[in-house]
Amino acid sequence: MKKLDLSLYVISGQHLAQGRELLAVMEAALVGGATVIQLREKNLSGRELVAAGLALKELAHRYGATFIVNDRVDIALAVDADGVHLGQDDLPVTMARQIMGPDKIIGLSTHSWEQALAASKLPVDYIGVGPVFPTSSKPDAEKPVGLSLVQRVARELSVPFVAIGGINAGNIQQVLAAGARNVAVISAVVAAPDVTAAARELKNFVAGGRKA
Ligand code: TZP
Ligand code: MG
Repeated sequence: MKKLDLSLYVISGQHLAQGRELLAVMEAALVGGATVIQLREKNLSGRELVAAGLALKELAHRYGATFIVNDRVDIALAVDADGVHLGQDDLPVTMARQIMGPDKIIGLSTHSWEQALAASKLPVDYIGVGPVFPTSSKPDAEKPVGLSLVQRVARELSVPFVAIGGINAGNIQQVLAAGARNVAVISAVVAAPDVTAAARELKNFVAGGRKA
């Protein structure tokens, strides 16, 4: 059985890490309670992604967390990651599932109700819903979907989902109140002066939201 705790999903972003080393930042996030870490580095070569992926997988597993590779099924398989996260323009999910087999995790980004509904019928393990709020971490981000889409997905779909985009300690409670049980962040953790403390704060909100 696939073990998947999506509650605090931290995505890498070397360019936001204030000059700190990627591995050190992601380890600090794991110490703070990240349950999933994702390798998402648009400027690395295939070789560099393999090197970073092997190191991050080892790190994630040491903390009992899940390791996901963004965009690239080939890199995910090469480093034996736990799974891959695909966008709407990446390899279609059904093909990725064929290539990766039943045991790997596949996530898919969605940016509208129609996309979320369609994704819920595909062989995915979870979907991303967002950007909930404006974000500067993704230059080509779609326009914010707002809390209303989070609410609708939470109410009407049973597929696990992570809310993403512009989420931070100041607005996470609204996201949880809208029905999200999991959040994905880049800057709120990766760019924080104290990465561990930032992750821990978000994790505590998510844990509290789940009890409520
Ligand atoms: N997909 C939708 S928004 C986003 C991605 C990868 C960026 C999220 O970054 P941040 O810093 O948490 O807004
Ligand atoms: Mg992508």
